[in-house]
Amino acid sequence: MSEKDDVLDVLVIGAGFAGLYETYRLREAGFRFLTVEAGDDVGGTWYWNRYPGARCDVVSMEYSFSFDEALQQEWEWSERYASQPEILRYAQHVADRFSLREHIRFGTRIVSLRFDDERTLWTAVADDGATFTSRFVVTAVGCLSTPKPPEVPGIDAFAGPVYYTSSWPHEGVDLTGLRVGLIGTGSSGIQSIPVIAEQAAELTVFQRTPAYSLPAHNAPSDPVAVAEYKAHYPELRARARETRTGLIVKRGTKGALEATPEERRAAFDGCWDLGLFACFNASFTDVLTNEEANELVAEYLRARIRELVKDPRTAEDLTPRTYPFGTKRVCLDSGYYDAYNRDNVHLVNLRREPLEAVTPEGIRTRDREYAFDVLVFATGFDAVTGPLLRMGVVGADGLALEDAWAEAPRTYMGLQIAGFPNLFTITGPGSPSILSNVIVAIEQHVEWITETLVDLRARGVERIEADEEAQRRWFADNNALAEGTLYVKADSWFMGANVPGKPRYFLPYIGGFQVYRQLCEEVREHDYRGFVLAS
Ligand code: NA7
Repeated sequence: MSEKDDVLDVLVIGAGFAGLYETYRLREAGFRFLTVEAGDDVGGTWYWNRYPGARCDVVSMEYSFSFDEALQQEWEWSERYASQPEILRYAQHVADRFSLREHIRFGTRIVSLRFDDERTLWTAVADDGATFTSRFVVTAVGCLSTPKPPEVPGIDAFAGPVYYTSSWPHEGVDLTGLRVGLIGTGSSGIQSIPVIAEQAAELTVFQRTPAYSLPAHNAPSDPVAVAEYKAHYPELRARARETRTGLIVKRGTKGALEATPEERRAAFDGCWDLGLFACFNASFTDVLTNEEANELVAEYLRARIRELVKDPRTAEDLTPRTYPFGTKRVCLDSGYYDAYNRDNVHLVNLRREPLEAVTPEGIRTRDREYAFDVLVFATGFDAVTGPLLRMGVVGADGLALEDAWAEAPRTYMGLQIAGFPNLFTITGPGSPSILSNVIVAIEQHVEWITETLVDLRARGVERIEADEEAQRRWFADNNALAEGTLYVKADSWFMGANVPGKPRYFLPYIGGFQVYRQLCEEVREHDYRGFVLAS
């Protein structure tokens, strides 16, 4: 076999939603390609995050693929917000329905990815030593797939089991009758707390920063609403692609400060009753740009917490006051605040009594020792850049990705990184990704990247690389837009601020999904403006 026979056209890394769809599109386009996946099955985020209560917080009729009409007509979601097992079954169904598994090598984590300038080829090495050589690489590694180290001293000293929501044991964990200590109150903590509370003898939650959480009003799927969706699916999907967030949500047309108190109350009550995480953000035009307007939403939600949580001190501890509403990812819950009304659930405010260490028996704060049988960490992710950085990526001229991004995670349109030719990054930093309905963002990226590969193949172009200056402008423009919002005021994972030492920049594209999609079309119409092509 000659070297040429061994060389792939495209290597896809990851078989979550992005990798599955990319696999489908490359097969349809007739490329010689392979998809590799670290897990033993498809599903990505929904393969790993199996903690109790894990579920989607975008309605499932919208958090699903739109690329195949028969698929979207035949699949039945059992609930408004599907649970993790059901979403995983959906990913498995997509893999089987389109015969995608035969193109995927499972149990294959890429640990080195190097570009050979002379041959214009990437070589990927997996943790089992397998090597793959490819002209192009498309990363489909997800945005919230690299757990952040919990940064709590002494975890190894704990005598009992330690679980991470981000890699929950596949066989499940029986917490019945146990004393559980849980650290972290982002989405993962907030979803798991009410479920764990029902099993555990005692659940003690260690909270550093309270989240803004809204009731999901999850329920079994409403057959009338589903029939309505399915009757109009193509139009509704097209409508979602014309929005800022890829989500169908009613947008207010005036500022909260221009509205009367009655109008505000009606809008906020409507959002509370609706259970859509993006509703409050969209209720008035100035919620994410004007501190005074934002404070109106925040005060409304603080009052709701006081209504829901019986003990006033616990209610106050659960009340966010240190960052604007919506600037950390808003959570959707099912019985979160009510869980604190149970006698077996306790809240420790780490701002008042800082966590000092994990001990063999449990957790020591500045004020006291807590004894546990089990610890659960729901401490989040090295978002967006983490999954790319951990692959040991080295581009042209020996440039390591960690050096290229040492100062800032610059990309061109979140699609490519200057100095890393022929490497495409689905939902990469600088693209709408997790600021939008991520499946909508994934579909748009996969389609743009695959169509680009088809076009380059037809033209005999073997190399495409982001132009340094175009990248510099893209990054600067996005950050200037972010500076005009309240997002920059929070120590969020959107800002890279949850990981010590990570450069503090707004990670997703903030100009709106519909604007971004249009820009991608224009780039292609202008012969890949901002990219450098070579044969
Ligand atoms: P998040 O949203 O990043 O939440 C992590 C939580 O863990 C958050 O409350 C953190 O507090 C807390 N945390 C992290 N490190 C520590 C330490 N060392 N001590 C105490 N508390 C800590 O991650 P999730 O997994 O919940 O959700 C991720 C996304 O998945 C979510 O936004 C949805 O899009 C789906 P902090 O706020 O940093 O003070």
